[in-house]
Amino acid sequence: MSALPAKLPVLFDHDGGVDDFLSLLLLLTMPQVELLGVSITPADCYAEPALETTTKLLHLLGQPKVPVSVGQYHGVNAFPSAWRAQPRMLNALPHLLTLPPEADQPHPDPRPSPVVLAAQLAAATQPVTVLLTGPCSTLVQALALAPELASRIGQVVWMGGAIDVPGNVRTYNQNGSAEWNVFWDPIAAAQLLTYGLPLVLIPLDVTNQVPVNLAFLRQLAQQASHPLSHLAGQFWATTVATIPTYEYTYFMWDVLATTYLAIPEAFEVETLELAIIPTGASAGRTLRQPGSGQWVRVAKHVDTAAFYAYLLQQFGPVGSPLMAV
Ligand code: AGV
Ligand code: CA
Repeated sequence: MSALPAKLPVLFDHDGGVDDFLSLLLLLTMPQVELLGVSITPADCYAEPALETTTKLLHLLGQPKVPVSVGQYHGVNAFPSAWRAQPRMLNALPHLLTLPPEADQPHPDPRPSPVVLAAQLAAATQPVTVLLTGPCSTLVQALALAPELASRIGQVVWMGGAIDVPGNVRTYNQNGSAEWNVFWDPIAAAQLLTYGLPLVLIPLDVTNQVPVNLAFLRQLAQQASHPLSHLAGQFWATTVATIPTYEYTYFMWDVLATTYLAIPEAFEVETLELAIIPTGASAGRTLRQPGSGQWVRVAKHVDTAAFYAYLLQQFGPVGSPLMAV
């Protein structure tokens, strides 16, 4: 008698952007994933509406019992308020307004998210995958509480950084070399590398390959009889007129990082020695630094056809039956 293959235990820390929520939806469609917990970093979002959306999506996809926690730490370099406010509109979409009343009652763990994350790692019986689609502060703070918990982590997959391409921060105190998730808390990011964790970065180098494009949205729309495709299409539609501050194009940043959990073979990954600049005009810059001893696996290329096909399948026939319409 052969045992069923064990599920991949995942802890997901996101920061409430539209693509963070698309990532949550995608994760909830993955049959091989067991979602142990979700934490919200109040970075590219305001915590309250992000908690509301998170709770609603967990209900909508039939996993209302997944524990949710919220971070109380606010990073060194705040995101533009226009970006933080934008995802609030998701809570006004028809699918998120017609859920049963209990889906409107978030019950977050009252403890700060690093405490919850540390407890979840301590309770884990197999190596855990930690997926980060916002800044890495929650994980770094959890490991500061209990450094020995690093051994419970099977891999960290982090959407962050810009290695051989320009960053996406355009503001007064940064020279354009940093990616936002790193820049929000560059000190935590520099700290993360010192832990020697099995870290896979999904930086702008690879996410630049996947802007939100109408050809893909058209394909998704053609299968809108699958309710999850309809919903995901509405989420993405809110991003095409990205509020014109600093950056005009919305990419599938976090969705790409999430996809790495399911189809890593679609990615070309290089193992590099990196450093992260913690302060100054280059704060948040991720750069190659031979001799740093901080080895990180960095995705440099993705098979975009495989990526789009995976999304169409998960938001179509695979995920849609899970959805409480
Ligand atoms: O730098 C990419 C990260 C991703 O985690 N975020 C958005 C994604 O969730 C910050 C960001 C960069 N440009 C943005 C961002 C934009 N134009 N709007 C909102 N957030
Ligand atoms: Ca994000």
